[in-house]
Amino acid sequence: MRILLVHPNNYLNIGIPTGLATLAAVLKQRGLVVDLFDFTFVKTASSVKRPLNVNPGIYLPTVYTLEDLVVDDPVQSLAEAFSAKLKAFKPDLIAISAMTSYFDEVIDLLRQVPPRCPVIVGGVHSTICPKDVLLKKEIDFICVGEGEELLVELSYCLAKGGNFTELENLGYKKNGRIFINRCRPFIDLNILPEPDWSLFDQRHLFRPFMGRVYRGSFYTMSRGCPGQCTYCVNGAMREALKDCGRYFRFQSPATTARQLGYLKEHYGATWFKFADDSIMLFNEQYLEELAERLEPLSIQFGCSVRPETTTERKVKLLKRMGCVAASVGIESGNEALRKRVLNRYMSNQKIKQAVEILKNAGIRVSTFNMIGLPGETRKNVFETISLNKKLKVEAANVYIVYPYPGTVLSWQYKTKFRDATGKIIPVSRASSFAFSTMSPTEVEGLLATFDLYLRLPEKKWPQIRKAEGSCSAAIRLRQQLYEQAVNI
Ligand code: B12
Ligand code: SF4
Repeated sequence: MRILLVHPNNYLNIGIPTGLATLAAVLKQRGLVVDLFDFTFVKTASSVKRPLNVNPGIYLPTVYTLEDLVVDDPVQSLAEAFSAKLKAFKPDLIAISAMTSYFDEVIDLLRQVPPRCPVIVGGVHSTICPKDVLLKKEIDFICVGEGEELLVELSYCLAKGGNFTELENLGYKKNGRIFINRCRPFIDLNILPEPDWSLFDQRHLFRPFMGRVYRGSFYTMSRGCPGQCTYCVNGAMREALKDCGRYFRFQSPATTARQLGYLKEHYGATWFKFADDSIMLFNEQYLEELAERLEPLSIQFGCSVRPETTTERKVKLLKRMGCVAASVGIESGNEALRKRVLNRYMSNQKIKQAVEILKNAGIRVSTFNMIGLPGETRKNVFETISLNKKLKVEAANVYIVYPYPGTVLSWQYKTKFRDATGKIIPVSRASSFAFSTMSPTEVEGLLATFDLYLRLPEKKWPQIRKAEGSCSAAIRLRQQLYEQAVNI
C-alpha cells in the first residue's frame, strides 16, 4: 500500500509539520510505503512575484538566506509538480493535512489533477468542519482528531478490501449520505515513534537565529490547551473530541529527551521551535525533570509562554534546558478588550513582569498581537503599540483577528468563513470581517505600519500615518521608513 502525504502550505513557509512527520513515522513503522507532496518548495510564477514579508526586527543578516537556497529551483505550477509526483509514486491513498486557510487550494489542485485513488483529509479543518470537507466530491474520507491509528487501519482496510465503516475517527460518504464515526481515546504520546523528517526537503531545517544559521524545526511534547481564548480553535477542538479523554495531554520528559536526541543525531538538529501551545502550563516538577534530561543535549529552542503562568523558577528551568527565545501572547494592550473580547485575564502588569523575568534570564522576547478586534478603536491599537514599546521586545508579530470556524468569536458574531461565492475567506482578507470601529482599510494600514510605529520615534508618526495608505506613493514611503527602522 502506497500512501502519498500532502502538505499544503505557502511558498517558503518553512518548518516540518509535526502532525505529518509523526504520521509518516507511524505508517513506515507498520510497513507501509510513504512519500510526500509538499507545497512549500514549489516555486510557482505567482510566488516568485510575491515579496517575502519579513519583519525587520526578527532576523539579523546571515551569511546565506533561504532565498539563496532556492535560487536554482525551477518555476513550475502546483498542478505540474503534483502530476509528476502522482506519475512517479503511483499512490493507493492520498492523505492530506489541512488547516482551514489551505483547504480550497487543495480542492483546486485535486480538480486540476484528479488522482486515481481515494483521498482522505485530516487536521484542524476536518476535525472542526467535517461536513464542509466531506461535501466536496473530490474527498472520500476525513479524519476527526488524531490520525496515527486511523490512517494505518484505513490503509490496511483499503488494501485488503475490508470494511472501513466502523473505523473510529473516520468520516465517509455512502449513497450520498455523510457518516461520522465515534472517536477513539487519545493515543499515549509516549508510544509514538520519533517524527520522520527524512521525507521532507532538508531546506525546511534552515533556522536563522541572531545572525547564525542552525538546523532544526518544530517539535511538540503536548497536544491541546486548557485555555478558553475566544479567537482560538482549541475550545472547538476540545468540544469535538470530548469523548476522547483529557484534552490537554503531554508526553513524559524521558520521551521528549529521547526524541530530541534522535533528531539531533539523525538530522543535525540543534535549534527547535517548541510548538506546544504554552510550555509554562507544565508544572515545576515536570519542568525540573525536563531540564535534567535536556541539559546534556545542548540544544537551543524557542517556545510560546503564557504570561500569567511565568515564574522565575520556571524560567530558570527553561534556560537550563536551552531556551533562547520566547514568544509572549499580548494580543491587545488594552486590558478591558483583552478580558472582555478575548477572554484573556492577565493584566499589563503581569505581562511586564513575565517579560522582565524572561529578559533577565537572557531569553530573547517577541510578542504576538492582534488588531481589528471587536469594538477596537485606533486609540486601542496605539495602546498595543505602546505596551510593546515599553516592553522593549525584540520583535512584535501582529495579525488581524480572524474568526476561525468553531471559535467563540465566530459564533458570537455569526461569521461565515466562506464568502458569498462559496470561497474560504483568506487570512489576507481578515479585515473584511469589520469587527472594529475602524474601516477595513484603516486596519490594514495599521497592520502594514505597526512595526514602524513601534520602532521609529514619535516625531516620525505623522509620516508613518501617510504610509498607512495603499496607493503607490504610500507603499514607497513605507519602504523608505522600513529601511530607516532596520538601521535603528
Ligand atoms: C505549529 C503551528 C504552526 C506552525 C506550523 C504549522 C504546521 N503545519 O505544522 C506555523 C508557524 C507555520 C503555523 C502557521 C499558521 N497557523 Co498554526 N499552529 C501550529 C500549532 C501551534 C501546532 C500544530 C501542531 O504541530 N500540532 C501537533 C500535531 C501532532 O497535531 P496536528 O497537526 O493537528 O495533527 C494531528 C491530527 O490533526 C491528525 N492529522 C493532521 N493531518 C492529518 C492528515 C491526515 C490524512 C490524517 C488521517 C490525520 C491528520 O493527526 C495528527 C496526529 O494525531 C497549532 C495549534 C494546535 N493545537 O494544533 C496552530 C494552528 C494549527 N495554526 C493555526 C493558524 C490559524 C495558523 C496561521 C493561519 C496563523 C496566521 N494568522 O498566519 C498560519 C498558517 C498560514 C501559514 N502561512 O502557514 C490554527 C488553525 C485554525 C484552523 N481552523 O485552521 C491553529 C489550530 C491555532 C489555533 N489554536 O487557532 N502554525
Ligand atoms: S490562544 Fe493559546 S492559550 Fe488561548 S486557548 Fe489557544 S492555545 Fe490556549
